[in-house]
Parts: sequence; C-alpha cells; structure tokens
Amino acid sequence: MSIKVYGFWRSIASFRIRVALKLKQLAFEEVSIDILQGKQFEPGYDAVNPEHVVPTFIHDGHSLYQSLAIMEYLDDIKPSPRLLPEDIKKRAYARSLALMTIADAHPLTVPRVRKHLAKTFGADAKAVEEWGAHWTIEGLSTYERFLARRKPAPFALGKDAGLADICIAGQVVGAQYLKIGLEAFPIVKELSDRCFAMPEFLSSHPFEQPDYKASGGKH
Ligand SMILES: N[C@@H](CCC(=O)N[C@@H](CS)C(=O)NCC(=O)O)C(=O)O
Repeated sequence: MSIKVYGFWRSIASFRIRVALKLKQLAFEEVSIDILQGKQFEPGYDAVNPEHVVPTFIHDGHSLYQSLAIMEYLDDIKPSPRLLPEDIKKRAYARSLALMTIADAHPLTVPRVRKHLAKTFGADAKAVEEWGAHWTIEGLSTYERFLARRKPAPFALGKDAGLADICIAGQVVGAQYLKIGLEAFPIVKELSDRCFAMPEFLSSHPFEQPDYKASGGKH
C-alpha cells in the first residue's frame, strides 16, 4: 500500500491526518506545500487538489480530500484500531465533536480568510490576529462546555484516542500558534496533555515537522 499526503507543517488539517495515520500504524510520505507562500495556487498543485488546500491524501494513486473524509476512509481500509466508535450514537457524537472545529472554528482562521480580511477589509496584522484569537477561543470554549457535560474517560469517547481527540488536539495547536493559554479550558487542557503524551500526537505536532524546522522555526 502506498500513501502520500500533501500537507504543510502549520496546517491543522494536515496534523489530523498525520495523527490518524500514526494511530493506524500506516506508513506515509508527506510532501510539503507551503500555503503561506501561496504554493497551493500553483498549477502543479491545482492538478492535485482543485480546492487549493491541504491536506490531499493519495492512496495507491487514488486521491481524497478533506480531513474528516480521509480519517473515515482510514477506518474503512484499516478498521483496527478504530478512529470512530462502533456504536452508532457514539459515532455520531464523535463526528459532532470533530465538526465543531473542522466545520465551525478552524475554517475561520485559515490563510485565505486572514488574507481576505487584510486585502478586502483593510484589517491590519493586529486585527487579523484578534480575529483568529476570537474564533480559536470560541472553538475551545465550545469543547470545554461539551467535555464538562460528558467527561473524558479518559479520552473524549472512551479509553482510546480517536477522531474527536485528534480534532480537539488540533484546536489546541491553533491556540498555541496565538499563544492563547488553556487556563480557562481545564478539561480541554487535560485531554490534550493526555493526547500529546502519546508519540503519535507528539511526533505529528507542527513544530516537530521537517518543513517547520527547515523554515527556521518561525510561526
Ligand atoms: N476542511 C478542510 C480544511 C482545508 C484547509 O482549509 N486547509 C488549510 C490548511 S489547515 C489550507 O490549505 N489553507 C489554504 C488557504 O487558506 O489558502 C479539511 O479538514 O481538510
């Protein structure tokens, strides 16, 4: 089986895929597309992914897009260990938690949105950063409220880390970029500390990626 991921160190969606592949113990090659330099818009990458975003996942020559669809596909091709619970109610709840960042919080902070705020609405660097911080905190607050009502045991859906934990950990990575402390989100913090104690999460962290290190370690 050959797996190639077009990703980027800073991409939280790429982080999700890295963790998922490592939890599944599936070997992969990652090709870096510098989305801060606009490489996602170049013709070579347009041929790979016409949405001009990372990640793109290629399995034996078959292309897939969108981190949620890719993670569900991984469960289909390698069911154990599972990323989504078998129980249908728990499975839907795991997807719900996943979408709170994938669909609601994270898309508001990606480069194309930040660029549009600056270019079209004249937002300066400080305003763009405040925008990002606002939506990142909204995402963390949402997770804290949900996890307070349905406590991690010890992971979001039970004894093993899965899809929901990957997504929550990604939201925490977004907070780290903006130096947002997690004091106000103690349950999220405990869950993400537990995740990043695992080598699959830690080695997938943006600051551990070769393209981050090669860039001189600035974020
Ligand atoms: N919903 C997509 C997110 C795709 C996405 O927006 N990726 C970001 C990086 S995390 C990107 O490539 N952005 C490029 C841009 O904003 O120009 C997923 O979960 O895969």
